[in-house]
Amino acid sequence: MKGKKSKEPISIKKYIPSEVEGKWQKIWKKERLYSPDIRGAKKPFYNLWMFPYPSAEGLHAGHAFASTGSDIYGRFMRMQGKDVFQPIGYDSFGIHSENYALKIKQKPQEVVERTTKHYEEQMRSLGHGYDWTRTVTTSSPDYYRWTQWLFLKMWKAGLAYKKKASVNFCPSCKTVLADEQVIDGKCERCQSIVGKKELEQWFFKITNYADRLLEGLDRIDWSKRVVIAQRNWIGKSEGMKIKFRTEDGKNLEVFTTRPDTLNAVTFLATSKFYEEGSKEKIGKFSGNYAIDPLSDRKLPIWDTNYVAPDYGTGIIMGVPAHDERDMEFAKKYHLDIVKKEPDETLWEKIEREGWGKKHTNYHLHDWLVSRQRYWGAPIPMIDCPKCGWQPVPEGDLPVLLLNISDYVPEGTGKGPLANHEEFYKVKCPNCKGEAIRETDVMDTFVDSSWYYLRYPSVNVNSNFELPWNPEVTRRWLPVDLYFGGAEHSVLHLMYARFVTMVLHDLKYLDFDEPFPKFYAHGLMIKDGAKMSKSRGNVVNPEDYINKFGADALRLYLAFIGPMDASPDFRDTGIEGMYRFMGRVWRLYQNHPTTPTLRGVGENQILTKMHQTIKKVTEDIQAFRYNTAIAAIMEYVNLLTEIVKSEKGVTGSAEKVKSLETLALLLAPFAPHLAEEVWVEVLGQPFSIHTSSWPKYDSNILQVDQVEIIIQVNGKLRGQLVVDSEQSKSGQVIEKLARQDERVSKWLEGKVKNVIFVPGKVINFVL
Ligand code: ANZ
Ligand code: ZN
Repeated sequence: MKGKKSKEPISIKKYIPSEVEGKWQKIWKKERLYSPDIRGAKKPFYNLWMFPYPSAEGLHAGHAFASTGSDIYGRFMRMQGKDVFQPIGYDSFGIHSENYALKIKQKPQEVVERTTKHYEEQMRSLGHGYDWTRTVTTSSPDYYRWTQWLFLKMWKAGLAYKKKASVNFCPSCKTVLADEQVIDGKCERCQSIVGKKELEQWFFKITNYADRLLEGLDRIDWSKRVVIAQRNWIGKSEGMKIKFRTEDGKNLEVFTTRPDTLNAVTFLATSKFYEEGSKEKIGKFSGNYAIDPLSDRKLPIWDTNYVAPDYGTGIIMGVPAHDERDMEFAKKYHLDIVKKEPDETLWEKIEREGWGKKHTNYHLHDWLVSRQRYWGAPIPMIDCPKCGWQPVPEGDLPVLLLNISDYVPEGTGKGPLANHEEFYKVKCPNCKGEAIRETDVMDTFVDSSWYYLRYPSVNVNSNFELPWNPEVTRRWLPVDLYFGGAEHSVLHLMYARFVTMVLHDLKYLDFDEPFPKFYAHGLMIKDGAKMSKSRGNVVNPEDYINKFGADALRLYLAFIGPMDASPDFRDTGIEGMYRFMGRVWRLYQNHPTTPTLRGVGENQILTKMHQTIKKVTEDIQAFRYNTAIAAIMEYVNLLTEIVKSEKGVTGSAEKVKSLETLALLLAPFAPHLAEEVWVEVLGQPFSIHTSSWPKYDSNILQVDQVEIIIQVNGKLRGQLVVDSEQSKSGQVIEKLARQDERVSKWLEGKVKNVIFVPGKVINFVL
């Protein structure tokens, strides 16, 4: 045909992502491809990603990065023959969504309804294999009735209590915060400097579980940095509390982890001038002395800024000879320094003489769960003037959150519900007299502390006595792989472990670790900085899906770095991925008519194919998606070259096999493209996502070997057998040749020149 420029067959179709992706998403939904048989699955695999806060209008690319990472693994396991359950939902109650609602001056109810819809659309368009028939929304009454149920269980087990304490208070969010929500002295949500207030608050006794939480860390397979963070947060220190008599006849108690250094104590220090984060140590002599029980020496008592009031006893014994901080302080104020070797026998002596007692101190404090806010699950407790605190009877749950329009927090120490008599004026469940309902609500981290227990039982006939179906729970839990951000190390991940342990001890669950395997993904950045609205560098995944399709975006997100790194998002990278997909597509479009692989190409491809299967399999298992994709790219390059070189005959079995394998390897990363070529081009039965993952044959893995001749002054002195990759590098070959004994003895003289012909010969000229 005249004027036709392209050499490609006329039949070639253009790849239009929006058509292909929309089509398969519909079919997957209709076929319920991602909804496993919850009651009957034989090989259950619970693949969980931390559910998002709907705290903006839509998802950002960081969500897309993390959720894609989780989805790739789920798809891989499905192709391993597992019944994969991959649920999704919304952590929609609490300060995150509420702060957003306050900011845009809309009711949280309306905001959450709108944003969760949009999140769902976006997540569907990414093509993730979620079971959309079982979702949870923590702000809906059929969920939070069970959050309230959990509170009642804590109360009945003696693990919930209300007490007055000096607690963290965010002046901007106008509520108290848990210790875990204060990061470097700032509010986790709004970054305001957090102050202290004396307030009466509800706590969960997580400290009862400090040792269990520590021990469990040895039994679970978690990202290292998260295990370390939990260990440090729990902060177990074994030591002693030692009593010192003062000259004016009082007793002071110190906490020390080094009673063996009591023989070198020279002063005591209090926390009177404590300042968080102070750099320079400052102190003032109180005028008072304590007596060293060991030697009757007089020890000056100093009021200082470097002893924390809420750790240990808030008083320390100063041992400059063995403690750097004490040394710094002693030097500054010219205090005595006694140099004595530590004495291990003092541990025993101190106890024997009655000066002190062994004491284990923890950094972990009880979990503060009440919030003076509107958007949360009401705490199901009633304060009766006659009977004291009474739990709401289980049958009366949920305590519905009143729909009000004055939901803005006032910062009075009480939440907005405290302005509503119709909410708090109730009868005591015990004596039926007038009583007052608690008007604080629960922190969002209570909602998320148990959601993974709920998912499999959503829409399973419930007996209304438990938040889950016990049989279903036995089949699916604990979670097989939990995937999420490391920023939740000591928040959600600690709380969820605690709650699971409590429910286990109360005989509701037969396991006590919810997430035996947890993988912490990295944080995506843009232009070198964390994505945030204020920086104006938030990437909306929709823009890219519309332009290049979900598969290109998924491939790109998985390719930009190892999953636990902090990859930088770049537009040009996605364009590159889009072009790569075009190359893959053309490979299949050429499939029926182009020449194929006989002779050299056939062997080369077979080896490469098995190598690629091995590499991709191992890399996915280790979350190295980037190098898995790189291996697939190499394989595609080779296939493209062979196809171009027009060797062999049409439609050989090997060729088809090599293209089938390519589709299977691509399926976790580019699920739409893979399904399209699998079904429409290769004519394989639907669906590629339930087909078996390819296996490699280790006999075919050997790389091509090449022989290199080694010459000295042009004379043959040896040869090297190396793989073809190595045979191209002069540096590598020279090094190997010099190490060869047969050659090295000829190289005593000065080598003037080295001539290297890649893949063939190396010649040393003396
Ligand atoms: C004497 C001593 C000698 C100490 C020595 C250490 C080394 P961890 O491991 O973090 O628990 N300490 C006790 N209470 C403190 C407080 N409220 N604020 C600041 N420091 C405090 O640390 C326990 C050690 O930290 C204790 O043991 C005490 O100093 C100090 F060679 O006592 B030590
Ligand atoms: Zn705040």
